[in-house]
Amino acid sequence: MLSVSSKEFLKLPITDFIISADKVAHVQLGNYAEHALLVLTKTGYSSIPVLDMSYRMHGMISVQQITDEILGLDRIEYERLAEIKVDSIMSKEFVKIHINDTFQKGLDLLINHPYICVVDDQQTFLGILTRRVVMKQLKKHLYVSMV
Ligand code: 2BA
Repeated sequence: MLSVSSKEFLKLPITDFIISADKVAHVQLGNYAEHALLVLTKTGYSSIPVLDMSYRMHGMISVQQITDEILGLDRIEYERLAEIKVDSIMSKEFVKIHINDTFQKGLDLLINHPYICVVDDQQTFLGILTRRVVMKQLKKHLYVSMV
């Protein structure tokens, strides 16, 4: 059972738990798949946000979407990486959360998504809320409520 203090904790805004935009690996609208694959491979993340020059969120791009796109009948067509823009293969439907939303809302969304993009009233990208950060916070509060 969660203690009362933990219930209060669930009502806290996510503000203190996000990874800020400047630390989030991302690509820009108009970038080629080759660049996106480079960023994804170098950082080790399986999916990253696609932003525009004003830091507005437009989608998410994953290694799988890129490899699916260049999969030919009997070989991987690497040469196409320099022709395909991320805009045409990224997922345009994604879940986002407002910076003032609660930890509880983040927790609910993270059941089905490894990370959630955080936006403000102007829909500007502020960072991400990840499963790892949320799990770490939950673990802390569970242990506190057990003693
Ligand atoms: P994935 O890339 O599928 O990573 C799944 C989990 O594997 C991560 O969970 C983390 O625990 C670990 N991991 C993967 N690559 C890592 C790395 N380079 N350094 C440290 N740990 C790594 P979470 O940390 O909860 O992240 C969930 C998802 O959020 C990641 O899924 C990735 O898509 C995204 N993500 C996390 N941090 C990011 C960042 N700084 N920039 C861009 N995307 C990020």
